[in-house]
Amino acid sequence: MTISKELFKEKFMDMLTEKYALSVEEASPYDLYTTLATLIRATYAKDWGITRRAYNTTHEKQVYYFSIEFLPGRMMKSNLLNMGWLDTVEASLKDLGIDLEDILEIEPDMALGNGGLGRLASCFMDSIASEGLPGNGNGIRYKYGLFKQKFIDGYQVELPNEWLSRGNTWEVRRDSKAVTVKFNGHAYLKELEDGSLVPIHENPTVVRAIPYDTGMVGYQNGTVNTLRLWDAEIPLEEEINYRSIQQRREIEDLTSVLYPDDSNEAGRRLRLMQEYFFVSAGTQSIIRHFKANGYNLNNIDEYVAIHINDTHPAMCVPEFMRILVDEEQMNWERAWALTIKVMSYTNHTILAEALEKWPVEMLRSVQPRIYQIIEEIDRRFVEQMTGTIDWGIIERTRIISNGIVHMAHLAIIGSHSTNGVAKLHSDLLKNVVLHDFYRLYPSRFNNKTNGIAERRWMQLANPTLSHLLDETIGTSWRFEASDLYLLMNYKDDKKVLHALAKAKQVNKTRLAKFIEKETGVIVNDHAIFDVQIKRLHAYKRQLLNLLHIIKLYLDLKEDPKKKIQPRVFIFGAKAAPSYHYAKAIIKVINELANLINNDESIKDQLKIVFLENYSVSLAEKIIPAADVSEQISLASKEASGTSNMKLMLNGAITLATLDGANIEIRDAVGDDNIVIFGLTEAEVYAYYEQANYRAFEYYESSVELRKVIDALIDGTIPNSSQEGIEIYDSLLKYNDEFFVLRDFADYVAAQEKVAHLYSDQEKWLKMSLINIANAGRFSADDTVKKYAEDIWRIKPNKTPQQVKDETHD
Ligand code: NBG
Repeated sequence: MTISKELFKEKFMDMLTEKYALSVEEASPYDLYTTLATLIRATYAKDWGITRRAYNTTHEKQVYYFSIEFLPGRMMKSNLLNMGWLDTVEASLKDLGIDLEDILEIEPDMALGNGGLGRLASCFMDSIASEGLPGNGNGIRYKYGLFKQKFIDGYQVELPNEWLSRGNTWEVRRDSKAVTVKFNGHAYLKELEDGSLVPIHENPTVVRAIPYDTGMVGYQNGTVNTLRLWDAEIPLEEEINYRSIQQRREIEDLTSVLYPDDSNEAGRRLRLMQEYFFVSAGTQSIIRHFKANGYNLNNIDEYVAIHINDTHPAMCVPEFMRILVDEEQMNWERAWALTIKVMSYTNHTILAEALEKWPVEMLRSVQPRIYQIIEEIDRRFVEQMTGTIDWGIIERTRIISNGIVHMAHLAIIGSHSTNGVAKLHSDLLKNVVLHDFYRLYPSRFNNKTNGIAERRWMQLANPTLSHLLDETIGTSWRFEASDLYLLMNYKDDKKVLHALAKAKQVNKTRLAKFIEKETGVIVNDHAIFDVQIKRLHAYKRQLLNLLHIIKLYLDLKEDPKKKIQPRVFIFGAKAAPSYHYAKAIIKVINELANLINNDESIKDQLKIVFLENYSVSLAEKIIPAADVSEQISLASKEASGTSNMKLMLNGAITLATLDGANIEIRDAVGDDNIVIFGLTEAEVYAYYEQANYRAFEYYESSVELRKVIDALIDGTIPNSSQEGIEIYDSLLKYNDEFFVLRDFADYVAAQEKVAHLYSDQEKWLKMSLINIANAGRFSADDTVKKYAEDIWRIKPNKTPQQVKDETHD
C-alpha cells in the first residue's frame, strides 16, 4: 500500500474539497485531521473487505477476543505506519505547509479502558493483524470511556471523557448486523405434550445491540482485522414501551461509562448488564455469521475460538450454551464439549477484589435463563466430581456457593485453557490461587508472558531512537523485534553509546518543554528522569516512591550544601473514582510537588511532576524520555506489568522488585543491567504464613524512616493533613498491607545505586543499550503467536498481498 507524494497530495486535496469544499489554506487543523482520517480509512477499506472475504472463503479458524476494555489510544499514526504511508504523508504535508504532528494531536485517545488489561488487548489486536492471524476484538463502545482526570487543588477530579463528541472517523456502524439482547423477566422450563422441556423467557427487556466496526490494520501485510464494539439502542418495535426519558436513559446507560460506580447496588447491576450485553451480542453474531456461511455448528470448534479476557466476559460460557441448546436444539453434552473446546481464559490478577463474584439474586434477575444454565453447569460439575476427589475441593471450586456466583470458576470449568500473564503469576495461579483447579485440570494451565506492540512503543513513540537503530543495525528490527539483539554488537562502541545519549537527550528536552507547557514547572532536562506510570493502586506502591522523595527532600533541607544526582520524578496515574486511599496518595504527591518545586533552596536538584490524565498518548510522550523505570509493586502482586517492557525498550533502567515480568526482564538483561531490591514473593508468603510482620518495628527502629513517616502528619507537607493521617494510619495502625516500611531501606539503597550508576555515564549508557537490545523478546507479535499455536489453534491466513501476488502470477 505505498503511495507517491504527488498522488497523496492530489488525493488529500480532493478529499478536502469533497468533504468540506475547502482549500488547505482555509481548513482548520480539525478539518485536516478528519480529511486525512477519511482518506486513510478509504484506503485500507479495500484490504479490510479482502481480508474478511479471505477468512470466509478459506474457512480458516478465527479467534474472537472478548474484552470489557480496549485502549487503542490514537489510531492515525499507527494506521499510517502500518500502511507504509507515514514518511510519505509527513513529507507531503510538509510541502503543503502542514505539520503532521499538529494534526495527530487533534485525535482524541480511544480510551475504553483503565490500564494494562485494556492496553494489552489493543497491543494484541495490532499484533494479531500484523501476524496475519484471523482474529477479531469484541467489546463495548462506551460513550464516555474512562473519566478525564484533572487536578484541582491537588485533588483528582473526574470529568466525563467525551471522546465521541465530534464523531469517530475510524468506526463503521453496521445496522444490518444488529442483534437483540434480552434482560430481566422470568425464565422457566415448559413441559410439552411429548414430555420434553422447552425454556421460556417471559417478559424480558429487549435491547438492540448495534455493532461499530473499526479496522485493525496489520503492519505492511495487507491484513485488516476488525474490532467490533457494541452500542445499545431501543428496538424500533419496542419503542412504544419506552415513553419516558428515564426509561430511555436506562438503555443508554448500558453503554455510557466504563466502570459504573460500583459502590452501590444499581451501579453493580449495571456493570453486570454491560457484561452480559457485549457477551451476548458478540456470541450471537459469531454463531449467526457462521450459520449464514453454511458451516455446521456440530464442529464449530474447528472454526471458532473465543477468548475470555479476565472474568468480565465469563458469561460467554453459558451464553454459548444457551444458543446451542435453546436455539439450535443441540443436546447438552455435545454443546458442553464444544463450549470447552471453543473457550479459553486469561487471568490477569491474583487480587481477590478483581476476581469477580456476583450475588445469585442479582445474576438471576439480570438474566434468568443464563442463571439457570450456570446452575445446570454447576450441578453437573458437582455430580461429575463427586466421589472422584475430596469434597472440600468440590466445595471450593464449584461455581455457585453460598449465594455467590464465582466468575473465574465458570471461566475455568467452561474452557480448555487458563493462562497467567508472566511466569511467576502463572506459577502462583497453579500453586496457590487456583491450586484446587490445577489439581482438577493440570493440562489446562499454561503461561503466556505479556508482550507489547513494539511498533507503537518504538517506531511511533520514539522516532529519534528508531533512526539511530536504523543507522546502527539496519531496519530489520522494524519487522522482527528480536533483531534488536544486533545492537549487542555495539555495547562497547563509544560512538553508538554517545549517539544513544544524544537521542535520549532530544527526547528529554522535548518532554521538559511539554511539562512546562502543561504544568508550568521548569525541569532540569539533564537530571535523571525517574518515571512511574500506571494505575494508582496500593499494591503498586507509588507510596514507596513518595516516601523516598520525602527522604531526599529532608536530606537536602537538613544539609543545604548536600549535592545529589539531580532528579525529576514523573508520575502518571488515575485512581478509581471510589478508591479513597489512592486519591489520598495523589493529593499528597501533588502537595509535596508544590512544596519542593517552589522551594528556592532545592533549586534544580529535585522536581516532582504529576502529569494529569495519564493515557496512551501521554505514555508515548513520557516513555522515550525516561531514564529510570519504577516497577516497585510488592512481590507477587503485579501479575505482569507492561509499562516495564515499554520503558526497557526505550532504554530506561528498571528499578524493580522481583515481581511479574520484572523477573523475566532481569533474566533477559542480567543482574548487572537492572536494579533489584525488596522482598521476594517467597518472603512475602512466609510473612503471611507466620503472620509475623510488624510494620511498627521498622518505624521504631529506624530514625531515618521515622522522620519520613512523621513528615506525613507533622505539617511538613502543607494542605494534606487529612490524607497524611490516612496514609500514616494505613502504615502503622493497619500494619502496612503492602510491606512499604519493610522494603523502604532496601529501596533507598537501590535508589542510591541508581544515582551512582548514572554518575558513570558510559556504564549507564551501556546498560541502557543492553536493555534495548534485549527488549525484542517482549514483542506482542511473539506473544500472540504463542496464543495462536497453543491456545486458539489458528494459523496465519494468506494476506491480501499474497492473494494478489498469486492471482498476478
Ligand atoms: C493487569 C495486571 C497487570 C498486567 C495487565 C495485563 C488487571 C486486572 N490486571 O500486571 O495488574 O500487566 O493486567 O495482563 O487489570
